[in-house]
Amino acid sequence: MLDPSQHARFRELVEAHDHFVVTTHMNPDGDAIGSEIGLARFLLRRGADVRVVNQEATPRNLAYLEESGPAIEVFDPGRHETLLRGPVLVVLLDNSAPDRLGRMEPILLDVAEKVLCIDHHPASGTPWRHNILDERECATAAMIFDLVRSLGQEPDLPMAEALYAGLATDTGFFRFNSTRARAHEIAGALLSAGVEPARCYREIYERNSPAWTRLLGEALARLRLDAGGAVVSVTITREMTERCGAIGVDTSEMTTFLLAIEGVRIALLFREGDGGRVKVSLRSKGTLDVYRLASEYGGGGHRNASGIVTSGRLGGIVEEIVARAVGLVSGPGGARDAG
Ligand SMILES: [Mn+2]
Repeated sequence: MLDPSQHARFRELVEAHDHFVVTTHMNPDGDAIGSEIGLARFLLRRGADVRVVNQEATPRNLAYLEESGPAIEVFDPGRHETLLRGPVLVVLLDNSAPDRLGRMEPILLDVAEKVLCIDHHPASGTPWRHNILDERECATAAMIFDLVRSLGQEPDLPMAEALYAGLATDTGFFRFNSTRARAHEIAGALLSAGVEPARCYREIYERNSPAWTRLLGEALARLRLDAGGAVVSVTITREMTERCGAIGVDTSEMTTFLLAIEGVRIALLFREGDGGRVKVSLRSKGTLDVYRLASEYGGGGHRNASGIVTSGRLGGIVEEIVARAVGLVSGPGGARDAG
């Protein structure tokens, strides 16, 4: 839970502005979109003018969150640079890292003096003027809930649905280590506002295509085990992707199946993209920190879930990162823990 000085900071900034632009990181996930819609609806209800502007369009499985408004706009320099340079408070959610802003990075750095960043990712210094950061929080949506409550407002149904989506997706539907009593208390309040967990799950997760499912089968059939079964990895080549008709389909969630293998503590998914690009999804259990490993390759994320985008020869990258993961599970911090 945030402290009174953070609540006061938020109140001060909200009361001092009538115009807001809300934004988030590229490849927006449930917490990014959920936090944006949640905060935007709160500000709109206060009578403010609010625009939500993202680097790219909302993924199809999260579009239901913006049905009741406000609609999210896709960043267009011609239309939005003037807006961002005008008298607005820019609220950056679920991200503090400039390099996760894509095309919006230069303009946001230019107006960093009027950016309020609200985030739960680890950060060591940010370029933004105002920061409400807490890496103990399980989701940015939980922080938004807390901030809105501190100003005496209760969420309406669309806002509750948005915040619930953020909370549920970032905690893996309340099963990750980050899930503490507070996450369930917030979820309880959101259910009281009318949220249906079954709808949230259906909208977000029950949308797999036959192509994705076929690719999952191919990938799982080729899994590789190292470190006596503690490290599992799969590699998805371009050829497999094309054969299954799954080009452009996100595969990072396939790691869920890998982590579910008994005895596995680190799961790695390598995906070959265009022009020698390789995407690596890293997942771990307990105190094993894959974020540190990912950050050495310029990646980002959290202790138990991180990603890397790199380039080079696929086989070489796989061997190198698998070896690092093996080192992690057998190193000094790798002793088996309860998590
Ligand atoms: Mn988040």
